[in-house]
Amino acid sequence: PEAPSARPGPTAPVLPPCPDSPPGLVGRLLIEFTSPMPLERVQRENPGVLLGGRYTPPDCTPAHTVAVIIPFRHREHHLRYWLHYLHPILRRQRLRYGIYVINQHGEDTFNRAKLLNVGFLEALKEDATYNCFIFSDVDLVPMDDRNLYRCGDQPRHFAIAMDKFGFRLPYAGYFGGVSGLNKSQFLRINGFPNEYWGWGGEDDDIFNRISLAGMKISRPDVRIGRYRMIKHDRDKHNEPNPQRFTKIQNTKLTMKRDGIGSVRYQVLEVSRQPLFTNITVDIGRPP
Ligand code: UD2
Ligand code: MN
Repeated sequence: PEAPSARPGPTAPVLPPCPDSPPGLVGRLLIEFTSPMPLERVQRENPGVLLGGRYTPPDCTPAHTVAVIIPFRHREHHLRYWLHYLHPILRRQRLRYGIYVINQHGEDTFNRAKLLNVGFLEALKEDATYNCFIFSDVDLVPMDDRNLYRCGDQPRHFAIAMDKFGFRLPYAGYFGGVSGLNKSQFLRINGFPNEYWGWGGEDDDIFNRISLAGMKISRPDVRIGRYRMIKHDRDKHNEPNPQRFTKIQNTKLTMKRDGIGSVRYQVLEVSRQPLFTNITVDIGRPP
């Protein structure tokens, strides 16, 4: 007898669209970072996640295809907590998604926003159907799964109430931590700046770009947009950037020439791990 064909034919069942409000959410979550989190355990907990940290709901056709982009260097212990908490949340949110860890090669000054630009381009090379890009610090875990990791008609700021800021927005124009833009929103602002080396300012520059492009930030309810940040000291080679105060005054002039259209880098390795795709990249060093 002939083996049943796995190819989708006219008789293959078409899955119904995933509901706009995912039914399996649990709401407020208990998040803690005390007990160690072995990667083997996180892998065991997430058997449905495919190589490279890809996931597609088995029971419905998702409305959102999301690339989660994480700027990274030397934070393996944070990444294990992040994967442990986020995979189940994203699964419950019924997204099609992939996790991309953009690992800065070498020990030169860190550049978060440039890594995020790399993540946008490299995720699209992996899968041209990504239409939503969520940029997340490796040390930020949402405390409520109703904070939906998806894009909308305006750029989205997710991490609005962090424990380290007393669960409040630190200032009205704050756009740090976790944010999301769809492809056309991202391209409309020429992506993110490549010229912020070291800590600080790049998130304010992104906020400026969004405002200058005539868009408005969308945010969840303050009771839902709560986050825990894993406590940490300032990393080596990510000292506060002394140029940040003057640079954020000049976004209007710099955003046209500095952004996704001008980013230069070299991918050194793409490695598909069970729970994420690691992309190690040489992004150069400050001039
Ligand atoms: C704040 C913002 C962050 C960014 C930063 C200024 C919050 C919660 N986050 O983070 O979005 O605007 O200020 O640049 O307010 N990283 C590494 N290795 C390093 C250095 C940084 O992986 O050596 C990554 C990692 O994903 C980290 C992120 O960059 O979470 C931001 O760096 P941070 O956590 O040291 O800075 P923080 O907490 O002040
Ligand atoms: Mn942090």
